[in-house]
Parts: sequence; C-alpha cells; structure tokens
Amino acid sequence: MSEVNIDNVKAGFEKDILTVKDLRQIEDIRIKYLSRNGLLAKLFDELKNASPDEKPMLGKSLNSLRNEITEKFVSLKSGIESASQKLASKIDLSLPGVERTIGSKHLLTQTLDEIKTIFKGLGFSVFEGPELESDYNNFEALNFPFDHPARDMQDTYFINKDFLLRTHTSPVQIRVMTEQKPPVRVIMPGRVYRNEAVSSRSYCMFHQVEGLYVDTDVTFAELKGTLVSFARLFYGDDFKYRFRPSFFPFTEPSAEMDITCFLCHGEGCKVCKQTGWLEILGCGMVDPNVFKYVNYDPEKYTGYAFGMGIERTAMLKYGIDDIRVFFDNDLRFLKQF
Ligand code: 2U9
Repeated sequence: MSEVNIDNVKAGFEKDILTVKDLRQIEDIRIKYLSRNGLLAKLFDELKNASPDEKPMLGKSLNSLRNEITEKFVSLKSGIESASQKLASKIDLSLPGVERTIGSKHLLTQTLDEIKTIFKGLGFSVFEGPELESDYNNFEALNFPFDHPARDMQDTYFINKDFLLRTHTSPVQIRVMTEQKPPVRVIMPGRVYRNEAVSSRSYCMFHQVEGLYVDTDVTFAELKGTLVSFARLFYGDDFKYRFRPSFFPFTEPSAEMDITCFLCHGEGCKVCKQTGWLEILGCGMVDPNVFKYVNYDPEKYTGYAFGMGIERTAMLKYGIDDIRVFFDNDLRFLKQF
C-alpha cells in the first residue's frame, strides 16, 4: 500500500460525487467506497502489509480519509433526500393530466394520399423527381418549341441558362422513361413553380400529380376508362363527364376532362361559373416526338398521360375558393379537415 492509493481513492470519490443526482447513484457510491468490499475496506486490508515504520502514519491517513468520505457521503445523501422530498410534496397526483393537442395531415397531403391510393389500385406505381430541373428535361425533351412563352423569365424561375425550378412534374416522366423500358405505369406527384402573380386562383408554387402509361397498343379508350374510374372513386358516382379537345406540346391528341358540377348538378352556379361543368384534369396521348427524346420506338409504343393540380382538385372537392389558404398556416382553416 502507498500514499498514492489513498490519494487516488480520495480523488476518485471527489470526482464521482460531482455527478450524483439521485438516491440510486448515492447507493452506488456507498457500495463503491464504504461497503465491506469497498475501496476503503481494501485500503485497510492492505495496511497489514505495510512496514512497521509506515504503519502508524498510513493508519492515521486512512482513518482521516474514511472520516472525510463518510462525512461528505452523509451530507450529500441527506441533501438529495430532502430535495426529492420537497419535489414530491410539490407534485399533486390528484391533478388532471395536461391534454396534448394532436396534429393532423394537411388537406393537400390528405388529397394526395387519396389520389395515390386510387391510382395504386389501378396498377400505377409512384415515382418522384427533383424540384430543380434541367431546361432539357422540363422543356426540350417535352417538345416545347424554343419560342414557347413558358420558356420566358416571366413565367419560369430560371436558376441559370440551363437550370430552373420545374414548372410541372412532366420532367419526371422523362427521367422514368430514360431509366426504364416499357411497359411503364407511373404517377408522379410533387411541387412545381410558376412565376405568376399571386391571387385567389394562382400561386407561385403548387402541387401536381401526373400519370403516364406506355406500352404496345395503349389507346385513348384506355385513357378514358382509367380517368373515369379515378373520377368515380374520387368524386363519387353522381356526375356526367365529357372530354374536350385541348392542346399541350407533349400530347397529341390532347383533351381536358370535365365533370358536371356537384354543387348545382349541371344547372349552373357560382362555382362552375354558370357552365354546369368543372374542369378536373388535362390528358392526351404522348406525342411521338417525346418518345424520340427518350429512345422509345414511336412505331412500337403508344402511351397516355394526364395531369391535375392538387390544390385545384382539393378546392373543387371541398368548395374552397382561395388557393392561398393552403399556404397561410391558419389553424382555423387547417382544423376543418
Ligand atoms: C410526358 C408526356 C406527357 C402530362 C399532362 C396535362 C395533360 C395537364 C395540367 C393540369 C393542371 C397541369 O396542374 S396543371 O396546371 N396538366 O393538363 N399534363 S397531359 O403529359 C405528359 C407529361 C410527360 C413525357
């Protein structure tokens, strides 16, 4: 035994008591230093081996270390005991618990979830792509002419000459077709950006979900069947529908799908602007030019595509008349859904 051991035990004890927080840790300290097999007992045991010259001095040092450790231990223990008694007396176990408010999914997420579930049931898988896109994927490969107005800074947020914030989710279709050979049957949901004046009808950022099916012998009749099935599952059975001819650079022929207004049932009201019809989505057969950009043989494959705005879809279904409410974070709106 040597003075060093006494010093080590003393230093170890001083360090250990700094982190003690509760009665369980206090008991650990007692066992480590003061119990029958503790460090102090070990030091006393080793006293036997000391030389007769050293013994009296070492015995004295050990006794004073034991007294010091015991005193500090007792005062630390009583301090912790009285602190925990005080805390216990402050807690009123008869009080009712604090009620936690539980959040819910944003209406846009709920709407998108519903759309995804329906299309998954119709055999589509879900694919997502980046919001920052190349001009090539967003415009060029989608058959947009170089002088198309959407390519103007007025309508598109350009990052530089070659990159931009995507204006639709259609570039994801280009990515899917570049990576996979037909058959492909996918929907692509996501955020898109347009440099437009903010109003009750338009916002600089919104969400779309687009769909694409490419295989041999895909027809417009299949496009109609799929979209009517979707509309029946999403909007219910009580409507008539029509497909109106339209134009998109990436589809030919193109159409817009209308259903009879579910507020006035086709009679004419404020929501359908007295027309009796609501436009719910755009669609068409993929333009063969687009297939050339992704190395699909336009002689072998045909495909259909469609797209809808998620805000617009939710607005139609729930009779919301201002797109800005989706982004205001006003709980009076959000809590209704
Ligand atoms: C590829 C080929 C075809 C996607 C399509 C629409 C029609 C459409 C609008 C609905 C409202 C966008 O949110 S909105 O402003 N979209 O009407 N989208 S066909 O067609 C594609 C896409 C990619 C390669």
